[in-house]
Amino acid sequence: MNIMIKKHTGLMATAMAAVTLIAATSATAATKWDMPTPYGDGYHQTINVRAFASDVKIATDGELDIVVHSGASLFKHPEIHRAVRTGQVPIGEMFMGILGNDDPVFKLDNIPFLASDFDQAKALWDASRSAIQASMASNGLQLLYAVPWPPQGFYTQEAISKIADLKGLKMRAYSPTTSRLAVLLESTPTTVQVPEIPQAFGAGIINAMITSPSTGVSSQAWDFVHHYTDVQAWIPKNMVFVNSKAFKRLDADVQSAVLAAASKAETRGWEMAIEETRVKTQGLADNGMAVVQPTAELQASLKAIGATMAAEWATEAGDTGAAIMADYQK
Ligand code: PCA
Repeated sequence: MNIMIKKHTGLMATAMAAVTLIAATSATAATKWDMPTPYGDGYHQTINVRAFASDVKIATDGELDIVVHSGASLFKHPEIHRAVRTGQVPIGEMFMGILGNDDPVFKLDNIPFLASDFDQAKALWDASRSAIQASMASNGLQLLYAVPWPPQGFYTQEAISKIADLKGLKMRAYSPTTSRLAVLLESTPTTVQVPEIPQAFGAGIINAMITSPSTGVSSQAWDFVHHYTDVQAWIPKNMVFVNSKAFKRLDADVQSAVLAAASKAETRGWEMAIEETRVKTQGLADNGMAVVQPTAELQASLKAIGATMAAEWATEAGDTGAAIMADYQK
């Protein structure tokens, strides 16, 4: 009998200890954040997002665990913005230019020849960051960082030496601004997300596109077109952003760790983009594509179209736009 009581007491103590342990861990329980991203693992953007998530985990001793779902596996690219806004997920990554119809400030990211090298792109980002942050904030979102793509060039079957060579092509578009560009080039725009590029070429829905060497490589553009004309028309960006309410629910020191990792990711990402440009342009050539420099005639005509688009944008973007441009041109 005595032995039985002893046994029970022992069990009880073990159970109590277990309860205490659970209570102790839940006080500092790790927060898990699912993070949808649009692009695949071979891109510098995704590699950088994963490094950001890892930096956050290390800096917070595992208190915030950001689980990256790359390649639009959790949400399709056009759905990521809403998913974060509505709190379905706390954090996400997306291409800025997609939001051009929500607020003209995002169109600035895809205007030809406004910023066509990395220094200009950085200056444009410095000039536009606060307007973009404000636009995001009005949707309950906080911008964490933005990272550029390599400069954008044309993928076509035939060589192009003048804009008339682009006339009548079925041009892939990835944002409202690129749709507008296609129209001004007298080509036909069709919006196609990156994962669907090979099928769209294969089915003849598109026969040309303007994008980075990165996307040319990831979609194996050489299976469909032969020429990459390196016009370097603009340097668009991806942004990583959080649901503001979800962010405020984090402990203050975790919030600081996220902001510090974001700032580090932005610096790292701008450096990675330069190397990405070199490696992926070489990748196009290695796979048999003709990587060609544009003719002066083609560049001059594209710049004229860029000037038209900048003027259209200025009308649409009003005072906010004027302030950004004044700052950029300083
Ligand atoms: N690749 C992405 C965005 C810009 C880029 O270079 C795309 O083509 O959708």
